[in-house]
Amino acid sequence: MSKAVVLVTGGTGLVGQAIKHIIESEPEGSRFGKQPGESWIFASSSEGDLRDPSQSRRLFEKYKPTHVIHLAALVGGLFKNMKYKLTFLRDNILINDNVLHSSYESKVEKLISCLSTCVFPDKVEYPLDERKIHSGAPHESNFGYAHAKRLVDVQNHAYKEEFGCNFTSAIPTNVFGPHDNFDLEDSHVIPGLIHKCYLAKQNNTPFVVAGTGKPLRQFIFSWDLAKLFIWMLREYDDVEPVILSVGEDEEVSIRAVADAIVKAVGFQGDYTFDTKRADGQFRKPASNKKLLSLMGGFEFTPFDQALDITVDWFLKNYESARTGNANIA
Ligand code: NAP
Ligand code: GFB
Repeated sequence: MSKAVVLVTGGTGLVGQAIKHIIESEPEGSRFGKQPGESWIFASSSEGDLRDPSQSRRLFEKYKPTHVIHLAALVGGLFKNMKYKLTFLRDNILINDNVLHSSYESKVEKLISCLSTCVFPDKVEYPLDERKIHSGAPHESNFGYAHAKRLVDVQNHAYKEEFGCNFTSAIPTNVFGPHDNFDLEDSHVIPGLIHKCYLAKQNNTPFVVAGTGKPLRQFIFSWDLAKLFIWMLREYDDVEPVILSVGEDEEVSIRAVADAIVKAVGFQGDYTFDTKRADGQFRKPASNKKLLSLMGGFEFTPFDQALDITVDWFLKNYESARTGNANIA
């Protein structure tokens, strides 16, 4: 991919910054490093609000990307999704339609968009694999976001059949890492609990975990996910999506996550469960068999080690990190 220009939309977020970290720290020319002659652009919404087709077109005209990793989205955890179902549906449909059409108009050689394992049907035979995306309704807690994301798979097939576009998608499981959104209410569970546990330790106040702690999740460290995106960019050219996740046997309970966060933050107190708050989807065990068979294996960072890196980053960057309520723009 000499002289490639790789545009990462949503480049200033959790996943975008992880890709930036990997592409800049891996040796040039290596499997996950920058290739000679390649340039990478990590765009934020200040470069263009991608809900607006003219701003999307202007971004593509400015950078003339040959390849796009499309991460830009309205993103949030369970509670933010439950609050803003139409906004998640509409904003993400607008963003995705504009980025896919700008990619087509700019004759982008390859576009990888981002779904999420929460798009899978809630009532379905486990494990979840790439063939089951559309075989039932998603969990009601985030049906807006889930349908917007599922539509990208439909759009990819339509662009391929009508225009021969090389568009595909990745399906990451729950992600965490440096540069995450640590907002107390609107974030995902790991950054939200890290922030809550930190405040409990600092202020000697109760540490409260939402729900029952019983739901199960698979978590992927953002630096690992970044390597998988770079692999897809270089080595995967099929329209069908690929689940990017740790194995089904790596499911952990929310209680186990809270215990790991207490250890990583060094909190000495106890925590309680606020069972008045929702649990959301009980589990969404995704299979990474397709990924591993295509890649020939991959070494995921151990969860506790990834959590330590994330907590260290949070403590060092507390003043500048996303810790306040991110408004719905
Ligand atoms: P994030 O940290 O919230 O970052 C979102 C990025 O999108 C930011 O760079 C943001 O720019 C940009 N953005 C938001 N609205 C925009 C708009 N209207 N126009 C242009 N840019 C906009 O999210 P993330 O966790 O990195 O997620 C990246 C992708 O992974 C998303 O597609 C998400 O659906 C997917 N994903 C995430 C998870 C997870 O657990 N985090 C799991 C599965 C899939 P600003 O910084 O300027 O706001
Ligand atoms: O990461 P999370 O918000 O999203 O995890 P989902 C929610 C689970 O963690 C629920 C429990 O079982 C919550 O009860 N939990 C406990 C907490 N304490 C907290 C807390 O302080 N904050 C949060 N957020 N949860 C999301 C989808 O589902 O998965 C998104 O809604 C996205 O669309 C994301 O796809 C990857 O895993 O439940």
